[in-house]
Amino acid sequence: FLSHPEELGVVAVGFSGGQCKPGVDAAPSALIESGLLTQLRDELGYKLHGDDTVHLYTDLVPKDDAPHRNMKKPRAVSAVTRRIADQVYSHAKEGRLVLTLGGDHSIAIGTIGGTAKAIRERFGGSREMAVIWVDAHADINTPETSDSGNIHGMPVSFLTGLARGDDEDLFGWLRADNLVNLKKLVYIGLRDVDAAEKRILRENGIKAFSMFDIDRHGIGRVMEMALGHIGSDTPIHLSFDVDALDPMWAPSTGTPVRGGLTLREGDYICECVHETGSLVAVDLVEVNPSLAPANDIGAHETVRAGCSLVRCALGESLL
Ligand code: 4U7
Ligand code: MN
Ligand code: MN
Ligand code: MN
Repeated sequence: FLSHPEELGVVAVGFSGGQCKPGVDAAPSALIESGLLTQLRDELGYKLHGDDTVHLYTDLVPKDDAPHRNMKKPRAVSAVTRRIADQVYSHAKEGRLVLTLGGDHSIAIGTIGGTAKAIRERFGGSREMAVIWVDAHADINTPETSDSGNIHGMPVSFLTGLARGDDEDLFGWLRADNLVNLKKLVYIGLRDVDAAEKRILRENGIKAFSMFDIDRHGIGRVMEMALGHIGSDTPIHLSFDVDALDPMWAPSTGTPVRGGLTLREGDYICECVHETGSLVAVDLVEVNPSLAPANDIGAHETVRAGCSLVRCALGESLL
């Protein structure tokens, strides 16, 4: 699905407004400083397209941003994700693979909104894009079901049309061509799903592989089933929340949950998605270098894990 598979559009998103903990905005710099983009260029042979800056989007953040329908900082998140959607769209429309370094997971409203639109334009809607959402959480609360009001727990509901914006400035900018079919969504790694989210998953028959499924079948079989559900010949957007990994490998993240994936299982998921040849975009989100429990070895380890996941998704092979 890529006209230039060796060309990589990079969007570095230093945004943390989808949740309350500062520091996740520093992740793109930390990932880049640890050599990620250099490795992608020199070792994996990608030609990088990007504007060589970490976007902070400060000009888009309004002074007055009172909660709306229980959402915290709704206008900021709406405006920033709208801009991200444009950035990702412009790479994807050229037939480039797109890598977005977050940022909290609210930014996926922009990344997926952008690729979904580009894929519809390039292939005429006949090939609907699939999303593989790797996360401890389902991120499918609607503003009404969310207890926290944090928008990083809601992106999937907006992207699938389960939640709708009212005003242009409050996610009303999302159009039908930005959305993803609920049947083309697959979760992997779930272990902390709110009661209302469980109901949404059940009522809509959404395909989800929890840690229970991974323990029962093994990651190899789970990836076969996940990719089987999507079907071949379908473009794939991989949205990887680093908190899918166990805190042993990724402690520096805003909402860690014990009992997660090993780093090797995370890498394997990324390798399998790469192997399909259908990958059109990757997000790596929720790395927060300032949350380093006990010491800052944790931050370094989390950044290193994030780099490994991205390299695997982009085709680093073991042999
Ligand atoms: B992340 C939560 F209540 N479900 O809505 C919520 F448990 O992007 C967590 O996956 C959301 O890190 C986590 O706030 C969002 C909570
Ligand atoms: Mn999560
Ligand atoms: Mn998430
Ligand atoms: Mn999190």
